[in-house]
Amino acid sequence: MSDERTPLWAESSPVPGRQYGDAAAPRRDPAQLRRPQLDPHALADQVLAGSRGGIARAITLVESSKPAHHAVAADLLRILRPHTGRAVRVGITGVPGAGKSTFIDALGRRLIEQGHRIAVLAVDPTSAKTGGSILGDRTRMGELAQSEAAFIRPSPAGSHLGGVARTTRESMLVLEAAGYDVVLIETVGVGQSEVAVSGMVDTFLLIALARAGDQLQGIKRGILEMADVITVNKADGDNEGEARVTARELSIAMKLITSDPKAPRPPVLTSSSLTGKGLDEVWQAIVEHRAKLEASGQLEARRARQQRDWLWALVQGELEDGLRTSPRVSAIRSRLEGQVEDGELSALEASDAILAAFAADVGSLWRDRHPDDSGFAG
Ligand SMILES: Nc1nc2c(ncn2[C@@H]2O[C@H](COP(=O)(O)OP(=O)(O)OP(=O)(O)O)[C@@H](O)[C@H]2O)c(=O)[nH]1
Ligand SMILES: [Mg+2]
Repeated sequence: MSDERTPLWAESSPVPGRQYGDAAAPRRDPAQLRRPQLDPHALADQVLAGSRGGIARAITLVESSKPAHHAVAADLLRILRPHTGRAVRVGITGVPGAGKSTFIDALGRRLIEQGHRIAVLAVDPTSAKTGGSILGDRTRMGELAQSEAAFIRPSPAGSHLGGVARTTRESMLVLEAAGYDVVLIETVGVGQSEVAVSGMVDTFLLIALARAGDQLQGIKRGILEMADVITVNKADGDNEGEARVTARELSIAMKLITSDPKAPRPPVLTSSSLTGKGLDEVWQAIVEHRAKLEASGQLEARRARQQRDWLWALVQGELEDGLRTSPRVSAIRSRLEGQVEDGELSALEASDAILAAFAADVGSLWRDRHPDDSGFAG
């Protein structure tokens, strides 16, 4: 391409007038009008320079489900890749109302005082339906949101967890490239989204609540198993003593839960975002967990494993999406379902027919997504 100018869309100056006033009208290229060129190199430069507008546009691009954006986003991420991976990646989970957002706000502000730059992301597939978390987080992280050293991005409005997980992971890479050295990912304490988040972070923090007698308080065993650090939150006022008791009990319970007796048990602490007490200790535990991983070479292994798992999660997600949108499959789906219900066709025969129809569509689905690509070679 010979055009070296910054594309118009990249310079969204709020000042109208001058920049258009004296310029000759651009030559109207109908193709350009229909689909303005997204230049991944220009966008990457803006991200690397830390431009908030550039970062926001880059994240919007990776969140886009438009087939034309897919290839540009892949180019952008390839350019940014050498600049990623240096952040401390922390997942934060806990039942609704446990105080995750308030904790992130309080911790984030402390870390910024220490010179860190904080990226906050969320994996909450339910937020697309309710809009609840987005509104809630904007207000609960109000103070952090004011800071120039923080970038908060609510959970994208994805239809399914796989999509939300993909865009969150890619947004994390964009933010790392932009120089954010701590990435905090909030998620809801319900199960599947924890698995997705643990597949992208170094350390997983569980925020629990004091409520003696109801120890595991609806926290799923699988989530306890994933936790690298646990804090019993809202340890303030009348709650403080009870929080300590709960922490002790949880610590004992973790002995029974950890499947590998030699695996290090997660430290169980107490904290309050209101008073700030215990926040430094929780951060210290996170840093220590990560330092241990790094020293033993496990951090590299963990990230490598995450990448490999991610590869297959992507393939599976794409296959599912492709199957859902395949015209040939849609054309025969209800007829085959009916025949299987009536016993005219076995499930196996119908599945063969669906796969055959899907296979016939795969080539054209691929060409839609990669219009410039003549073959499968990368
Ligand atoms: N006493 C006390 N209250 C807190 C503390 N942290 C949060 N809260 C309160 O608990 C409520 C829920 O806090 P959030 O931070 O929104 O909790 P969350 O876990 O992010 O909630 P969801 O995003 O809805 O799952 C709010 O009313 C907070 O003011 C704390 O340390 N002490
Ligand atoms: Mg929240």
